[in-house]
Amino acid sequence: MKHGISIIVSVLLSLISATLMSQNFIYVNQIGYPTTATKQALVTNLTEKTFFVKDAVSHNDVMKGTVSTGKFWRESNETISWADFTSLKKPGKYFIKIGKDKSETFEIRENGKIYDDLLTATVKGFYFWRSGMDILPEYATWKGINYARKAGHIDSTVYLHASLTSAKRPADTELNSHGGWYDAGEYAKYTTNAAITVHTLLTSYITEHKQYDTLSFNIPESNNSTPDLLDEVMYELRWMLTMQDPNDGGVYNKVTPLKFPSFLMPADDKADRYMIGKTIDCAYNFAATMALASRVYDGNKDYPDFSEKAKNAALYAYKFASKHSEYRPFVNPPDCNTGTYDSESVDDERFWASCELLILTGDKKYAENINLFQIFNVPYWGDVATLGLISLMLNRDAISEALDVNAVEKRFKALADNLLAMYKYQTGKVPLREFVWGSNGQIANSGMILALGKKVMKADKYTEAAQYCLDYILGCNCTGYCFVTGFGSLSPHYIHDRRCATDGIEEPIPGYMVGGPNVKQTTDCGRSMYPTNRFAARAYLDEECSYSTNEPAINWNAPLVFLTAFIRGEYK
Ligand code: 9MR
Repeated sequence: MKHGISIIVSVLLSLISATLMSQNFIYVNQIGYPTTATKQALVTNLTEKTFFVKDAVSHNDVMKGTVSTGKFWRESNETISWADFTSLKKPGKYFIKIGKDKSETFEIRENGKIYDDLLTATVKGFYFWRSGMDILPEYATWKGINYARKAGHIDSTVYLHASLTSAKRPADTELNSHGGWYDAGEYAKYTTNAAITVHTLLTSYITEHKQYDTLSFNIPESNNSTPDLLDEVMYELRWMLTMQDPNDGGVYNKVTPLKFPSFLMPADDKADRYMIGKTIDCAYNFAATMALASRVYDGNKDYPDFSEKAKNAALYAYKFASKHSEYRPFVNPPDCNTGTYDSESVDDERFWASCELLILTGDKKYAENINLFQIFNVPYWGDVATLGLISLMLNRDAISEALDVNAVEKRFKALADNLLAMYKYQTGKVPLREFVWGSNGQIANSGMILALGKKVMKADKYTEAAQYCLDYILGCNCTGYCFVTGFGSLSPHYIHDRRCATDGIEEPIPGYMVGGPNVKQTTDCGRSMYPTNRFAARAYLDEECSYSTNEPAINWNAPLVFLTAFIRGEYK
């Protein structure tokens, strides 16, 4: 009998796989495309060459085309082709059909407004990340669902960890570290990750202020005269200031409990929290971000003292870091298991802080630590030099006496061109070297570099590749997921996020981009749970246990905000 069942099962399985084998998988940007944008669909397992774009309501054909010749992509273990329907410019709702197979429905809309909701939700995600305050219903309702919650982690009393004991601050010294955003799907606050996130958002403001100056994100500060994005970032900046030790200018790495909390709502997590770590990469990260913030909030009437305070804090932290020539990456004390953000080298942090302080103060001494003869990479928390390069690019006039502006431009162009070449010539088109932890964040950061290429060098050639980065995130990828909660027809539902898992609300908080495919770490749910744990581009799992692929984090949402605002602004 048992044998009979296994035969039936194996016949069924081969029928299913035969069906899958003859099925085209057609992946699109599930939100859609502005009328004049490049529009493409990713097709895997191609069996027929002709594609039709059909009106979603009438099912009439509106366009017929031929898909590109299939090429094998090692990263997904599939044969990949592209259906280009850029010439379709008529606003409407459509789907693509090849043989019997259909894509998800998508929209073509007149201009960048197609991404209005996405921009609002991705910025609003930061409000939902605020620690230490009630999240109020009047700001927390999205599409009829109310995500309000009680404050947790007030952090007006956190304890200095015993590993940091000094004469002026003995172990267990009580410190106030109120405010700031949670880092991710857990409730800790880390300086390193805060710094890159804030820098990305402020740079988005600088380059797209014409948009942000008139946008309201409905947050508690919406009625003041400061653009909402800057109000939201201020919630983090004020907390960051609490991370500096007033006795020496050094900056603590994190405020966390000793162990990651179990799945409970913020207000129910009562574990003691500690100030842990004080490494010089943090001091430089902090100095860089505070220096940029000092420029951005200079003259701001709602935060009149902030610019000066931020400048002094930046100078103090830089001085602290400069005094310590020997660098040792952060290591958790034995009694703690929370995140580390342990940067391998401090050269990139020093470079970044030096760029920002040169721009802020005009003091040429900072140029001594700015080596332009190095390779710049897509930024992430562990490699931040490019953040400095971006600021140099945006302030070429101000630095022209201290640095070789030509070299700055050359380095930036080399990076943007490299990403453009990856988009053009790699089978999978995605400008990414490796599907690492947070691959979606890396792709959004690549999109940010390409966007800056267009903005700063006025070169149109980068826009198409930046658009594809957004298309990828919104569904035009080999998993078929639109990776932002609440958007598209198939999006992450069971994200690794303590609030979403325990708030009793079916739908996750909207506007969160999850980390995405990551082939290296599959032990969180167990290897066998992953649909494929060998093929990087598909190594994604929409399950709560999958912190390595399905957790949102502030440093990934920030470049998505950047990219979305850029694309929205490109199509007037
Ligand atoms: O984004 C981080 C990734 O680059 C690291 O490989 C990973 C493991 O160290 O940690 C990621 O950051 C996590 C942090 O350590 C703790 N909060 C959640 C972050 C996102 O998963």
